Formats: sequence, C-alpha cells, structure tokens
Amino acid sequence: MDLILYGNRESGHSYKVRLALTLMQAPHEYRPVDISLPREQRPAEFRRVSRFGEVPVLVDRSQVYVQSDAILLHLAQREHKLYGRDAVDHDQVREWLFWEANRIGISVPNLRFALRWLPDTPKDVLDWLRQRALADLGRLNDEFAKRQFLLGDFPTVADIACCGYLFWLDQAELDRDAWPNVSRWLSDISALPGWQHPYDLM
Ligand SMILES: N[C@@H](CCC(=O)N[C@@H](CS)C(=O)NCC(=O)O)C(=O)O
Repeated sequence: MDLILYGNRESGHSYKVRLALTLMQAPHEYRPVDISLPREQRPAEFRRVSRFGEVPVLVDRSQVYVQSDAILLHLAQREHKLYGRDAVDHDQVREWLFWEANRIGISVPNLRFALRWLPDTPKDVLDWLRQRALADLGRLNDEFAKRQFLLGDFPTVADIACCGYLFWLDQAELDRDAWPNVSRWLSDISALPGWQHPYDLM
C-alpha cells in the first residue's frame, strides 16, 4: 500500500486526513495509535516517522508528511481532487488552511479537550477558548450565508479541514443549531459520497 495513515479516533486532526482520503477514494492503510500512552511508549514504527510526536502522520511511499493541513494540501495536489478549479482557488484553499490552523483548529478542539479530559482547567482558560470558538463559528456562519462551501458550490480540503472537529460540537458544549449556516454546511458535507462520522471512520 502506497499510503499509510497513523491516527487516533479521538483526534479530529486525524479525522480530517482520513475523511479526505475517503472522499478522494484514495486507497490507504489506517494504523491507529494509542495517544493515551506516553510518547516514548508508542510503537517504534510510529515514533520513527512522527517528527513532532503527534498524529496524524501520512507516509506516502518513502516520504513522510506531518501536520494535518500540510497533509491535506499534499493529498489535494497528489490526487487532483478537493483542490478547486485553478490557481486562484488553490491560493484560497491555502489561506483557509492557515486560518483553520490558527483559529477553528485551535479553539474548538482545545475547548472540547479541556471539557472532556482536563477537569481542573481554570475557568478563565475555558472562557477564553469558548470566546474564540464562538468568534470562529460566527465567522464561518457568515461565510456560509454567501456560499455553499468555502470556495463556492464545490467542496475542497479547506472544508474538510474546517469541519474536522465540528461533528463533535456537543462535546465542546456548543449547540450546532446556534449557527444555522454552519449546520447546513455540515449537513452538505455529511451528504458527500463516502462521508462518515469521526467515530465510525476512525
Ligand atoms: N497541528 C497538528 C496538531 C496535531 C495534534 O494536536 N495531535 C494530537 C491529537 S489531535 C496528538 O497527537 N496528541 C498526542 C500528543 O501530542 O502526544 C496537526 O494539525 O496535525
């Protein structure tokens, strides 16, 4: 198998990559990694390829790719899918991937993580994460008032990146119905052939 993905079922960053592989119909092998283990106790084959110690990692033949959004970009270029129509679209895909890495890919995942697994998180920290998440969801909600997907009437890896954690909004104690355009967009993503919920796919 040319493509091997290391991931974890609670990791939306891993889900983003597996969802892209699935929607692109790219044959791959999925190897789950137990990230509840200390890093030094994770399998040697994973530690060899995981430059930052994190999932996801994609191995494409002898080349290793880390950082979910960099992996998504690699896949879009490799498969010529979910990448938009032309160079202008490709630039916009990159812009959204950078936005995701600094905004919705930080706020919602960390809020969810703190609420689910870190009961001692100070209230100030939770409030800050929640405010960031509300701002980011509001930003997306405005976007989807104007168009079906981030770039237009077709999905790209930018949509896949931004939706990664949003099928778990309830676990971040956020109500999807508060952002109707986001909710509609998530439904449209769920309707794409091959889509599965993170817990089913991972
Ligand atoms: N910026 C990274 C974030 C990856 C990340 O945070 N991975 C988490 C799971 S979602 C992880 O591996 N945690 C275990 C650890 O850091 O040891 C990406 O987009 O791939």
